[in-house]
Amino acid sequence: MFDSLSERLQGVFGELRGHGKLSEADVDKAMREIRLALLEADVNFKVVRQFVNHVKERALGAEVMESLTPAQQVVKIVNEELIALMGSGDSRLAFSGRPPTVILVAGLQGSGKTTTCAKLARFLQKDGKRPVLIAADVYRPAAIDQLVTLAERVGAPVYAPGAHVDPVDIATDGVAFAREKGDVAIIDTAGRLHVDDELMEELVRIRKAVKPHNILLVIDAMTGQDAVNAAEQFKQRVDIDGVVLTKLDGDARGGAALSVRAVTGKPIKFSSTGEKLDDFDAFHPDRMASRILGMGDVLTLIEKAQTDISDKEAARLEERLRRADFTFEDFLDQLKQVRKMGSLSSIVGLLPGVPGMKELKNAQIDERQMDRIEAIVFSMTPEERRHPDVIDGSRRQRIARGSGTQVADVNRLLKQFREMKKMLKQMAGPKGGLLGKLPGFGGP
Ligand SMILES: Nc1nc2c(ncn2[C@@H]2O[C@H](COP(=O)(O)OP(=O)(O)OP(=O)(O)O)[C@@H](O)[C@H]2O)c(=O)[nH]1
Ligand SMILES: [Mg+2]
Repeated sequence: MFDSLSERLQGVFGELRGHGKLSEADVDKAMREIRLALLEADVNFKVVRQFVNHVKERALGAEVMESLTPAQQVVKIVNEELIALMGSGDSRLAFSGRPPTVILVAGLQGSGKTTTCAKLARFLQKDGKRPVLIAADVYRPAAIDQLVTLAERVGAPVYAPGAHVDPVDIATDGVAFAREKGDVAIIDTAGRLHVDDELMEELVRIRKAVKPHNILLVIDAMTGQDAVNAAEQFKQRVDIDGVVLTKLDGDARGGAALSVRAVTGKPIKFSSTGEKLDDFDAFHPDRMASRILGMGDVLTLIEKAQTDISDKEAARLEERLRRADFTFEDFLDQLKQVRKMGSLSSIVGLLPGVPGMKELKNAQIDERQMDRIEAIVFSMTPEERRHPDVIDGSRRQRIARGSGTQVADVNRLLKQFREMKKMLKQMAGPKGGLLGKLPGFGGP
């Protein structure tokens, strides 16, 4: 995601790092490079101009913090301006006091509307909501089936009377259906290749009929400025409350993500990073900024893990940490949690420093390493798992034999375990505890 932009920006910062104090010429040169990097990333040229001006003004201004080097100042400023660009402000959905909350999902053909409806349903389910899906795209023959199948997968009720019914009636009756079956109505609509009158009129008719609390526009990040232009037109003709950015996983440039908020004034509310139903999350400008800058995205990682770990488990763990008797049994539990969260390599990609570290990413963190660790722990007796301190030399040999590993592997794990325990104790809490769960990858 945004690899080329990240690389270029890191290059700019790398050059600045060599300088003790920044002259105006240094700043000018850096700004020229940032400007080029953003233009190459397909960011709207007006947005680029404004962005660079802001950064430059601040970089040359009185704003100097003693504790930072000049290069770090620039990174800080760029980070803050990126966050502002992608939009501070509220990106949450509006929920109605009188359910169902109605969400109308619109967008061009193939932008990802239908999959977004299903992903959003799952997202809301995790939040304790009961979403209902409504199939109001009656133009593309397979569209209804697609939504029905996805609804089954997420386990959400679906209202799909068929292709012969007027979309406005489907939406209206669907909202009534949602009142019975749940508390959020998500309406999937038809797409068109281009913004055209028919599409816009239909959306306006649906809007008038069901008065949605949220109109979400789905745009395909890979289409860059075309997506931004479409968003501007949707905003003018249908009015939208926010944007869902899809296919960020395939977007090497970042132009849509960095321009759409500034051009339309509408926040990005959600982003989608893959075809799987869980590749979807609330959009956080701050995390996206730090990711673009190559600072990793620890917060997303933590949040991702948190929804996957039951509160009870987290509370139990926290309690154990407080008593400082974290054992290898807890460690095994945590390994399981890490696996539940998805492949280790995808998680490692979120850690600070890692996005910039090509070699590490390419080396693909070895999932077999986790098997090995598990085998070692399995070869310990219950006593050893609870009190690792008793594991002396001969026990290490036995464990290594039992798990088909080397004594050195066992030693390494014991050492990592000790370090992890120390770190977990410092963080003490389900939130901070997460990073420590990644054996050996607890930091950059
Ligand atoms: N890689 C990737 N693919 C995505 C993402 N979101 C959607 N897709 C894929 O994009 C294609 C189109 O998605 P749909 O949800 O059918 O798009 P749509 O806007 O409903 O399309 P129409 O109903 O034909 O207008 C599907 O193959 C999806 O799996 C994403 O974030 N990443
Ligand atoms: Mg669709």
